[in-house]
Amino acid sequence: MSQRRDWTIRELRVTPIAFRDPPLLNASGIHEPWALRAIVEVEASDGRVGLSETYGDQTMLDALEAAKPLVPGLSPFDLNLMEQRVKSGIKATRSSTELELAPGSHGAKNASKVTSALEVAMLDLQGQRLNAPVADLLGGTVRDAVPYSAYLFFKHAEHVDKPYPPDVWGEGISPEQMVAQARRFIELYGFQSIKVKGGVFEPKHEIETMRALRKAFPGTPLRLDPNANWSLKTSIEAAPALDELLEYYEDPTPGLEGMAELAKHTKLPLATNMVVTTFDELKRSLQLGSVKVVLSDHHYWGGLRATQQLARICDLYGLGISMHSNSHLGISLLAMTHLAACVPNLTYACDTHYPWQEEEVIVGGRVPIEGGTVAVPRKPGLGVELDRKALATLHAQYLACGIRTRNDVAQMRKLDPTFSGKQPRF
Ligand code: GKR
Ligand code: MG
Repeated sequence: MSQRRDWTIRELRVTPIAFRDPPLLNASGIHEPWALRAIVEVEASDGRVGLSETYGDQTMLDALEAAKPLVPGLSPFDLNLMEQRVKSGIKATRSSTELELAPGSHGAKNASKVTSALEVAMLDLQGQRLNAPVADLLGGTVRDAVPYSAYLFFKHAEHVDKPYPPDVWGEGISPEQMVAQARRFIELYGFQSIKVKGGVFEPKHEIETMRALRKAFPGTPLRLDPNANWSLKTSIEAAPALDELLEYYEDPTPGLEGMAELAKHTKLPLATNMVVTTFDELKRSLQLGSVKVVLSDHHYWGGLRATQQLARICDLYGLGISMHSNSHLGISLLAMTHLAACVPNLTYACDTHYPWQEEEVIVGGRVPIEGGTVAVPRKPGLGVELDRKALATLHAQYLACGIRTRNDVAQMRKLDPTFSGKQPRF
């Protein structure tokens, strides 16, 4: 039990929020008009409040609710005790959706998701108390700014429900429109690598899009992520064309075994945020010789320190590491940035959905992305403060929007009632 009784956690507060999200297409369907997150506040006995941001799906809210009695009385330094309590107190549950692309709804990872949400907020508290940025608590930075990639999506110009005016990005379907989307990303944010969310159209169309991007941006690293919506046969057939175009081939086909077989037919390293999402899966992947790049995500890998451990294992076995994302706001972006700044072997620019979002929940508004990078905050803790007015607005949006679990399949069915969402589709 902790000896640091002079500084303890008083309360865990969780506020679900919803923010506008564009009609982005993916293997499962299309994004709903509102993305869900939860803002986690851990209040200490001296009145300081540590923050984190995590999934806002009902599964996650239930798990966080169950965690509320587990933390009062712990010191904000008691990360290991917290993890132990969460491991025994938070059970895996049935997922509220089978949507593979929505880790927020996956009940199997409840304990690691809750651990992560609490760990980030407790590290924020520690940093505030010690007057040190979270990155310093993780061992210090090896870079002052973290590179992110332009995250292109095929997209519609407007949501089918028309809940608010169309976004400024317009339609993104043809290769020309996707080149224009990339150009806008680069002009606005200076990104130096480009990822395309694939698995949406016939592979031929997506490969043509990659060719158009290669022509428009010679020398810029490119990636394509069909989210396991291509069969093994399709993925093997696409490999020779993509070998010439990509820096890595992300989750084209389902399963560790499928990816291991594909690895024999491509010159590219295979990357994943789908088949290696736990340490057990990593072990199995290494045995099979499956993926060569792990796209980590502290939100479901068990936190910032667990991701550092993952990075060390990747280093040991010669695997690359970078970061996956889902729709998120600035608290997540800054937690990702503190972490990525402390991972020496972060070999690729990280993913972020951040430019697709317009709203914010932190004082000062949107976090700047310049030269394709986010600067590591030098303020104590995460370096963010909650904008209470913005929090109230985004919470009111959550209450009004009616969405409680992300469901891109159901949203797609509003456009195409015959859409099955069955994968792999191509
Ligand atoms: O936001 O539609 C999306 C993505 O497809 C996301 O859900 C994935 O989890 O970005 C993710 C990925 O790289 O697979
Ligand atoms: Mg991916």
